[in-house]
Amino acid sequence: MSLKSRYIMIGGFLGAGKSTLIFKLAEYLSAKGLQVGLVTNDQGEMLVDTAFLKTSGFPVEEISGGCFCCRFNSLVDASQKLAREARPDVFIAEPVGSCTDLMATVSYPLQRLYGDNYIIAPLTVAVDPVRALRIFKIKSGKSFSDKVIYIYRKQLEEANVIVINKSDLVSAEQLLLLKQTLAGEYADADIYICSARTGDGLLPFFEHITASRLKKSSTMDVDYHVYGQGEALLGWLNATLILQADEPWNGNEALLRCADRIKQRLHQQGAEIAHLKMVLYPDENLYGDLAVVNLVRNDHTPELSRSLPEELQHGRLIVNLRAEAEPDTLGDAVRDVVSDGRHNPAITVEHLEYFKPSQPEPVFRDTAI
Ligand SMILES: Nc1nc2c(ncn2[C@@H]2O[C@H](COP(=O)(O)OP(=O)(O)OP(=O)(O)O)[C@@H](O)[C@H]2O)c(=O)[nH]1
Ligand SMILES: [Mg+2]
Repeated sequence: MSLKSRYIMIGGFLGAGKSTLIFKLAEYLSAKGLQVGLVTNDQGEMLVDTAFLKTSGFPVEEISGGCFCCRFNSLVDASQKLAREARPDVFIAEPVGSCTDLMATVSYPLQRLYGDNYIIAPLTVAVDPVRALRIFKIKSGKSFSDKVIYIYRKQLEEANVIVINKSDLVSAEQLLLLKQTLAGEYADADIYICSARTGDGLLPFFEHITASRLKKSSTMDVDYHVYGQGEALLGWLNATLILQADEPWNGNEALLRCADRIKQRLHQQGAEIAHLKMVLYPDENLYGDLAVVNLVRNDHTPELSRSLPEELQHGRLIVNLRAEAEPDTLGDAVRDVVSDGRHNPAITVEHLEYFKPSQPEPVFRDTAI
Protein backbone atom coordinates (compact mmCIF):
# COMPACT_ATOMS: atom_id res chain seq x y z
CA MET A 1 0.00 0.00 0.00
CA SER A 2 1.32 3.46 -0.82
CA LEU A 3 1.75 6.05 1.92
CA LYS A 4 -1.25 7.87 0.54
CA SER A 5 -4.71 6.71 1.57
CA ARG A 6 -7.27 5.96 -1.09
CA TYR A 7 -10.41 8.11 -1.02
CA ILE A 8 -13.51 6.48 -2.46
CA MET A 9 -16.83 8.27 -2.78
CA ILE A 10 -19.97 6.25 -3.58
CA GLY A 11 -22.90 8.50 -4.40
CA GLY A 12 -26.23 7.88 -6.08
CA PHE A 13 -29.85 8.66 -5.46
CA LEU A 14 -31.64 8.02 -2.16
CA GLY A 15 -32.10 4.32 -1.48
CA ALA A 16 -29.85 3.08 -4.32
CA GLY A 17 -27.90 0.88 -1.91
CA LYS A 18 -24.88 3.11 -1.19
CA SER A 19 -24.55 2.13 2.49
CA THR A 20 -25.00 -1.56 1.68
CA LEU A 21 -22.33 -1.38 -1.04
CA ILE A 22 -20.01 0.54 1.28
CA PHE A 23 -20.43 -2.07 3.99
CA LYS A 24 -19.58 -4.86 1.50
CA LEU A 25 -16.59 -2.92 0.17
CA ALA A 26 -15.37 -2.31 3.72
CA GLU A 27 -15.63 -6.04 4.45
CA TYR A 28 -13.73 -6.84 1.25
CA LEU A 29 -10.93 -4.42 2.13
CA SER A 30 -10.74 -5.63 5.75
CA ALA A 31 -10.39 -9.21 4.55
CA LYS A 32 -7.33 -8.03 2.59
CA GLY A 33 -5.85 -6.67 5.81
CA LEU A 34 -6.55 -3.03 5.00
CA GLN A 35 -7.84 -0.52 7.53
CA VAL A 36 -11.04 1.24 6.50
CA GLY A 37 -12.57 4.54 7.68
CA LEU A 38 -16.11 5.54 6.74
CA VAL A 39 -17.74 8.95 6.45
CA THR A 40 -21.53 9.33 6.44
CA ASN A 41 -23.43 12.48 5.61
CA ASP A 42 -26.91 13.93 5.89
CA GLN A 43 -28.89 17.14 6.03
CA GLY A 44 -30.17 16.27 9.50
CA GLU A 45 -28.92 14.50 12.63
CA MET A 46 -29.37 11.00 14.13
CA LEU A 47 -28.57 8.90 11.12
CA VAL A 48 -29.66 5.36 10.47
CA ASP A 49 -26.63 4.90 8.19
CA THR A 50 -24.18 5.77 10.96
CA ALA A 51 -25.89 3.36 13.37
CA PHE A 52 -25.90 0.62 10.72
CA LEU A 53 -22.24 1.03 9.76
CA LYS A 54 -20.96 1.50 13.34
CA THR A 55 -22.71 -1.64 14.49
CA SER A 56 -20.81 -3.42 11.76
CA GLY A 57 -17.61 -2.55 13.62
CA PHE A 58 -16.01 -0.02 11.27
CA PRO A 59 -14.80 3.42 12.42
CA VAL A 60 -17.35 5.98 11.21
CA GLU A 61 -17.44 9.77 11.27
CA GLU A 62 -20.76 11.48 10.61
CA ILE A 63 -21.19 14.87 8.96
CA SER A 64 -24.69 16.05 9.69
CA GLY A 65 -26.56 19.25 9.00
CA GLY A 66 -25.47 19.71 5.37
CA CYS A 67 -23.95 17.93 2.38
CA PHE A 68 -20.22 17.34 1.71
CA CYS A 69 -20.03 20.17 -0.83
CA CYS A 70 -21.52 22.73 1.55
CA ARG A 71 -19.52 21.37 4.49
CA PHE A 72 -16.27 20.61 2.68
CA ASN A 73 -14.16 21.64 5.66
CA SER A 74 -16.11 19.29 7.94
CA LEU A 75 -15.40 16.49 5.49
CA VAL A 76 -11.69 17.24 5.68
CA ASP A 77 -11.80 17.50 9.50
CA ALA A 78 -13.71 14.20 9.77
CA SER A 79 -11.18 12.50 7.50
CA GLN A 80 -8.27 13.88 9.52
CA LYS A 81 -9.88 12.68 12.76
CA LEU A 82 -10.33 9.21 11.26
CA ALA A 83 -6.71 9.34 10.06
CA ARG A 84 -5.49 10.10 13.61
CA GLU A 85 -7.69 7.55 15.34
CA ALA A 86 -7.94 4.66 12.89
CA ARG A 87 -5.21 5.30 10.27
CA PRO A 88 -7.32 4.08 7.36
CA ASP A 89 -5.65 2.83 4.21
CA VAL A 90 -8.96 3.49 2.51
CA PHE A 91 -11.61 6.10 3.25
CA ILE A 92 -15.09 5.47 1.92
CA ALA A 93 -17.50 8.41 1.94
CA GLU A 94 -21.24 8.33 1.31
CA PRO A 95 -22.66 11.67 0.16
CA VAL A 96 -26.32 12.59 0.64
CA GLY A 97 -28.49 10.86 -1.96
CA SER A 98 -30.02 14.13 -3.19
CA CYS A 99 -26.62 15.71 -3.95
CA THR A 100 -24.94 16.24 -7.28
CA ASP A 101 -21.97 18.20 -8.71
CA LEU A 102 -19.70 16.22 -6.38
CA MET A 103 -16.84 16.10 -8.86
CA ALA A 104 -16.45 19.89 -8.96
CA THR A 105 -17.29 20.56 -5.32
CA VAL A 106 -15.66 17.63 -3.52
CA SER A 107 -13.42 15.37 -5.69
CA TYR A 108 -11.49 18.14 -7.48
CA PRO A 109 -10.98 20.29 -4.36
CA LEU A 110 -9.81 17.21 -2.43
CA GLN A 111 -7.36 16.45 -5.22
CA ARG A 112 -6.17 20.06 -5.42
CA LEU A 113 -5.79 20.66 -1.68
CA TYR A 114 -5.01 17.19 -0.32
CA GLY A 115 -3.58 15.39 -3.34
CA ASP A 116 -0.42 14.68 -1.28
CA ASN A 117 -2.48 12.75 1.29
CA TYR A 118 -5.01 10.95 -0.85
CA ILE A 119 -5.35 9.02 -4.08
CA ILE A 120 -8.82 9.99 -5.20
CA ALA A 121 -10.70 7.04 -6.69
CA PRO A 122 -13.13 7.37 -9.63
CA LEU A 123 -16.43 8.93 -8.60
CA THR A 124 -18.97 6.11 -8.32
CA VAL A 125 -22.73 6.47 -8.59
CA ALA A 126 -25.00 3.62 -7.48
CA VAL A 127 -28.31 2.97 -9.23
CA ASP A 128 -31.43 1.10 -8.12
CA PRO A 129 -32.56 -0.55 -11.38
CA VAL A 130 -36.27 -0.59 -10.42
CA ARG A 131 -36.16 3.18 -9.98
CA ALA A 132 -33.94 3.75 -13.04
CA LEU A 133 -36.13 1.68 -15.39
CA ARG A 134 -38.98 4.07 -14.55
CA ILE A 135 -36.91 7.24 -14.78
CA PHE A 136 -35.56 6.28 -18.20
CA LYS A 137 -39.10 5.22 -19.20
CA ILE A 138 -38.06 1.66 -20.00
CA LYS A 139 -40.83 0.51 -17.66
CA SER A 140 -43.92 2.32 -16.46
CA GLY A 141 -44.45 3.16 -12.79
CA LYS A 142 -44.67 6.10 -10.42
CA SER A 143 -41.59 8.28 -10.24
CA PHE A 144 -40.51 11.75 -9.14
CA SER A 145 -41.22 15.12 -10.70
CA ASP A 146 -38.94 16.68 -13.32
CA LYS A 147 -36.74 18.78 -11.05
CA VAL A 148 -35.96 15.81 -8.82
CA ILE A 149 -35.18 13.77 -11.95
CA TYR A 150 -32.86 16.62 -13.02
CA ILE A 151 -30.74 15.86 -9.94
CA TYR A 152 -30.95 12.11 -10.57
CA ARG A 153 -29.66 12.51 -14.13
CA LYS A 154 -26.94 15.00 -13.14
CA GLN A 155 -25.62 12.47 -10.63
CA LEU A 156 -25.21 9.98 -13.46
CA GLU A 157 -23.76 12.53 -15.88
CA GLU A 158 -20.75 13.20 -13.67
CA ALA A 159 -20.10 9.55 -12.72
CA ASN A 160 -16.81 7.92 -13.66
CA VAL A 161 -18.32 4.60 -12.61
CA ILE A 162 -22.00 3.67 -12.65
CA VAL A 163 -22.93 0.67 -10.54
CA ILE A 164 -26.29 -0.85 -11.35
CA ASN A 165 -26.96 -2.44 -7.96
CA LYS A 166 -29.81 -4.76 -6.84
CA SER A 167 -29.39 -6.97 -9.91
CA ASP A 168 -31.32 -9.61 -7.96
CA LEU A 169 -34.51 -7.54 -8.33
CA VAL A 170 -34.88 -7.37 -12.12
CA SER A 171 -34.51 -9.75 -15.07
CA ALA A 172 -31.25 -10.12 -16.99
CA GLU A 173 -33.04 -8.74 -20.04
CA GLN A 174 -34.06 -5.55 -18.26
CA LEU A 175 -30.61 -5.13 -16.76
CA LEU A 176 -29.13 -5.30 -20.23
CA LEU A 177 -31.64 -2.76 -21.56
CA LEU A 178 -30.83 -0.43 -18.68
CA LYS A 179 -27.09 -0.87 -19.16
CA GLN A 180 -27.43 -0.08 -22.89
CA THR A 181 -29.51 3.01 -22.12
CA LEU A 182 -27.03 4.29 -19.54
CA ALA A 183 -24.08 3.51 -21.84
CA GLY A 184 -25.80 5.51 -24.60
CA GLU A 185 -26.47 8.51 -22.36
CA TYR A 186 -23.26 8.47 -20.32
CA ALA A 187 -20.66 7.17 -22.75
CA ASP A 188 -17.63 8.04 -20.59
CA ALA A 189 -18.72 6.01 -17.56
CA ASP A 190 -17.59 2.47 -16.78
CA ILE A 191 -20.73 0.50 -15.97
CA TYR A 192 -20.94 -2.47 -13.60
CA ILE A 193 -23.91 -4.64 -12.65
CA CYS A 194 -24.00 -6.20 -9.21
CA SER A 195 -26.05 -7.08 -6.17
CA ALA A 196 -24.74 -5.86 -2.83
CA ARG A 197 -27.24 -8.24 -1.25
CA THR A 198 -26.22 -11.48 -2.96
CA GLY A 199 -22.62 -10.46 -3.68
CA ASP A 200 -23.02 -11.15 -7.42
CA GLY A 201 -20.79 -9.01 -9.60
CA LEU A 202 -19.18 -7.08 -6.74
CA LEU A 203 -15.61 -8.24 -7.27
CA PRO A 204 -14.91 -6.60 -10.68
CA PHE A 205 -16.33 -3.32 -9.35
CA PHE A 206 -14.28 -3.51 -6.14
CA GLU A 207 -11.10 -4.36 -8.04
CA HIS A 208 -11.63 -1.39 -10.36
CA ILE A 209 -12.45 1.14 -7.66
CA THR A 210 -9.48 0.12 -5.50
CA ALA A 211 -6.96 0.26 -8.33
CA SER A 212 -7.87 3.23 -10.53
CA ARG A 213 -7.96 6.99 -10.16
CA LEU A 214 -10.44 9.80 -10.61
CA LYS A 215 -10.91 10.45 -14.33
CA LYS A 216 -10.22 13.95 -15.52
CA SER A 217 -13.11 15.52 -17.36
CA SER A 218 -14.47 18.98 -17.82
CA THR A 219 -16.86 20.13 -15.11
CA MET A 220 -20.47 19.58 -16.08
CA ASP A 221 -22.93 22.46 -16.24
CA VAL A 222 -25.34 22.54 -13.33
CA ASP A 223 -28.26 24.92 -13.04
CA TYR A 224 -28.13 25.57 -9.30
CA HIS A 225 -31.55 27.15 -9.39
CA VAL A 226 -33.18 23.97 -10.71
CA TYR A 227 -30.96 21.84 -8.46
CA GLY A 228 -32.08 23.83 -5.39
CA GLN A 229 -35.72 23.62 -6.45
CA GLY A 230 -35.38 19.85 -6.95
CA GLU A 231 -33.90 19.43 -3.48
CA ALA A 232 -36.64 21.58 -1.99
CA LEU A 233 -39.27 19.23 -3.42
CA LEU A 234 -37.90 16.50 -1.19
CA GLY A 235 -39.18 16.49 2.36
CA TRP A 236 -36.74 15.30 5.01
CA LEU A 237 -37.70 13.91 8.40
CA ASN A 238 -35.55 12.59 11.23
CA ALA A 239 -37.11 11.38 14.46
CA THR A 240 -36.25 9.46 17.58
CA LEU A 241 -39.16 7.65 19.20
CA ILE A 242 -39.30 5.76 22.49
CA LEU A 243 -41.22 2.48 22.53
CA GLN A 244 -42.00 0.81 25.84
CA ALA A 245 -44.40 -1.64 27.47
CA ASP A 246 -44.68 -3.51 30.78
CA GLU A 247 -44.23 -6.87 29.09
CA PRO A 248 -41.47 -7.81 26.60
CA TRP A 249 -42.49 -7.35 22.96
CA ASN A 250 -41.23 -8.34 19.53
CA GLY A 251 -39.20 -5.39 18.21
CA ASN A 252 -39.04 -6.68 14.63
CA GLU A 253 -42.82 -6.87 14.36
CA ALA A 254 -43.28 -3.47 15.99
CA LEU A 255 -40.80 -1.93 13.55
CA LEU A 256 -42.55 -3.42 10.52
CA ARG A 257 -45.94 -2.24 11.84
CA CYS A 258 -44.64 1.33 12.19
CA ALA A 259 -43.16 1.26 8.67
CA ASP A 260 -46.41 -0.04 7.20
CA ARG A 261 -48.42 2.63 8.92
CA ILE A 262 -46.14 5.44 7.72
CA LYS A 263 -46.21 4.01 4.21
CA GLN A 264 -50.01 3.85 4.12
CA ARG A 265 -50.34 7.36 5.41
CA LEU A 266 -47.89 8.76 2.83
CA HIS A 267 -49.50 6.78 0.04
CA GLN A 268 -52.88 8.34 0.92
CA GLN A 269 -51.26 11.76 0.62
CA GLY A 270 -49.74 10.97 -2.80
CA ALA A 271 -46.17 11.34 -1.48
CA GLU A 272 -43.53 9.35 -3.38
CA ILE A 273 -41.17 7.72 -0.88
CA ALA A 274 -37.49 7.92 -1.82
CA HIS A 275 -36.26 6.14 1.32
CA LEU A 276 -37.84 5.33 4.66
CA LYS A 277 -35.22 3.76 6.91
CA MET A 278 -35.60 2.98 10.57
CA VAL A 279 -33.53 1.27 13.25
CA LEU A 280 -34.77 -0.01 16.59
CA TYR A 281 -32.42 -0.89 19.41
CA PRO A 282 -32.89 -1.75 23.07
CA ASP A 283 -32.40 0.85 25.84
CA GLU A 284 -29.34 3.03 25.43
CA ASN A 285 -27.48 0.28 23.65
CA LEU A 286 -26.82 2.00 20.33
CA TYR A 287 -24.27 0.18 18.18
CA GLY A 288 -25.15 -3.22 19.72
CA ASP A 289 -28.00 -5.41 18.43
CA LEU A 290 -30.47 -3.59 16.25
CA ALA A 291 -33.30 -4.14 13.80
CA VAL A 292 -33.31 -2.24 10.49
CA VAL A 293 -36.24 -1.72 8.15
CA ASN A 294 -36.15 -0.01 4.73
CA LEU A 295 -38.64 1.00 2.08
CA VAL A 296 -37.39 2.62 -1.12
CA ARG A 297 -40.63 3.27 -3.04
CA ASN A 298 -44.38 3.30 -2.40
CA ASP A 299 -45.28 0.16 -4.29
CA HIS A 300 -43.04 -2.11 -2.25
CA THR A 301 -43.27 -3.67 1.20
CA PRO A 302 -41.00 -2.56 4.05
CA GLU A 303 -38.03 -4.94 4.34
CA LEU A 304 -36.38 -6.05 7.55
CA SER A 305 -32.68 -6.21 6.64
CA ARG A 306 -31.52 -6.86 10.21
CA SER A 307 -33.52 -8.20 13.14
CA LEU A 308 -33.29 -8.22 16.92
CA PRO A 309 -32.60 -11.69 18.31
CA GLU A 310 -34.54 -11.10 21.54
CA GLU A 311 -37.69 -9.38 22.71
CA LEU A 312 -37.30 -6.02 24.46
CA GLN A 313 -39.22 -3.82 26.87
CA HIS A 314 -37.75 -0.40 26.23
CA GLY A 315 -36.56 0.54 22.76
CA ARG A 316 -35.37 3.57 20.87
CA LEU A 317 -36.41 3.97 17.24
CA ILE A 318 -34.61 6.26 14.78
CA VAL A 319 -36.63 7.24 11.71
CA ASN A 320 -35.01 8.79 8.61
CA LEU A 321 -37.63 9.51 5.97
CA ARG A 322 -37.03 11.19 2.60
CA ALA A 323 -39.93 11.57 0.16
CA GLU A 324 -41.21 13.91 -2.49
CA ALA A 325 -43.72 15.66 -0.25
CA GLU A 326 -44.17 18.69 1.97
CA PRO A 327 -42.26 18.21 5.23
CA ASP A 328 -45.54 18.66 7.19
CA THR A 329 -46.97 15.61 5.43
CA LEU A 330 -44.03 13.56 6.71
CA GLY A 331 -44.43 14.99 10.22
CA ASP A 332 -48.13 14.10 10.21
CA ALA A 333 -47.41 10.53 9.12
CA VAL A 334 -45.01 9.97 12.01
CA ARG A 335 -47.30 11.73 14.50
CA ASP A 336 -50.11 9.49 13.33
CA VAL A 337 -48.06 6.41 14.30
CA VAL A 338 -47.25 7.92 17.67
CA SER A 339 -50.81 8.94 18.50
CA ASP A 340 -52.34 5.59 17.53
CA GLY A 341 -53.54 4.42 20.98
CA ARG A 342 -53.82 0.81 19.84
CA HIS A 343 -50.06 0.45 19.94
CA ASN A 344 -48.40 -1.94 22.27
CA PRO A 345 -45.67 -0.89 23.06
CA ALA A 346 -46.68 2.71 23.64
CA ILE A 347 -44.78 5.27 21.53
CA THR A 348 -43.56 8.71 22.57
CA VAL A 349 -41.50 11.29 20.69
CA GLU A 350 -38.01 12.13 21.90
CA HIS A 351 -36.95 14.14 18.87
CA LEU A 352 -38.78 15.12 15.69
CA GLU A 353 -37.55 17.43 12.92
CA TYR A 354 -38.79 17.79 9.37
CA PHE A 355 -37.68 20.26 6.74
CA LYS A 356 -36.70 20.88 3.13
CA PRO A 357 -32.98 20.77 2.31
CA SER A 358 -31.72 24.31 1.80
CA GLN A 359 -30.26 25.68 -1.43
CA PRO A 360 -26.85 24.01 -2.02
CA GLU A 361 -24.00 26.50 -1.65
CA PRO A 362 -20.69 24.71 -2.20
CA VAL A 363 -17.55 25.96 -0.47
CA PHE A 364 -15.50 25.28 -3.62
CA ARG A 365 -16.44 24.66 -7.22
CA ASP A 366 -13.37 23.73 -9.24
CA THR A 367 -13.79 23.74 -12.98
CA ALA A 368 -10.92 21.32 -13.64
CA ILE A 369 -8.67 18.89 -11.81
N1 LIG B 1 -32.68 -6.61 -3.25
C1 LIG B 1 -31.63 -5.86 -2.96
N2 LIG B 1 -31.75 -4.89 -2.03
C2 LIG B 1 -30.67 -4.13 -1.77
C3 LIG B 1 -29.42 -4.31 -2.41
N3 LIG B 1 -28.56 -3.38 -1.94
C4 LIG B 1 -29.24 -2.65 -1.03
N4 LIG B 1 -30.51 -3.12 -0.92
C5 LIG B 1 -31.57 -2.62 -0.06
O1 LIG B 1 -31.96 -1.32 -0.51
C6 LIG B 1 -32.37 -0.55 0.62
C7 LIG B 1 -31.58 0.75 0.66
O2 LIG B 1 -30.21 0.44 0.88
P1 LIG B 1 -29.18 1.48 1.49
O3 LIG B 1 -27.83 0.84 1.39
O4 LIG B 1 -29.63 1.96 2.80
O5 LIG B 1 -29.33 2.65 0.42
P2 LIG B 1 -28.64 4.10 0.42
O6 LIG B 1 -28.34 4.42 -1.01
O7 LIG B 1 -27.48 4.11 1.34
O8 LIG B 1 -29.82 5.00 0.96
P3 LIG B 1 -29.72 6.53 1.49
O9 LIG B 1 -28.54 6.64 2.37
O10 LIG B 1 -31.01 6.77 2.18
O11 LIG B 1 -29.63 7.37 0.25
C8 LIG B 1 -32.16 -1.44 1.85
O12 LIG B 1 -33.38 -2.11 2.13
C9 LIG B 1 -31.13 -2.44 1.38
O13 LIG B 1 -31.19 -3.67 2.09
C10 LIG B 1 -29.32 -5.36 -3.38
O14 LIG B 1 -28.30 -5.60 -4.02
N5 LIG B 1 -30.46 -6.09 -3.61
MG1 LIG C 1 -27.15 5.32 2.98
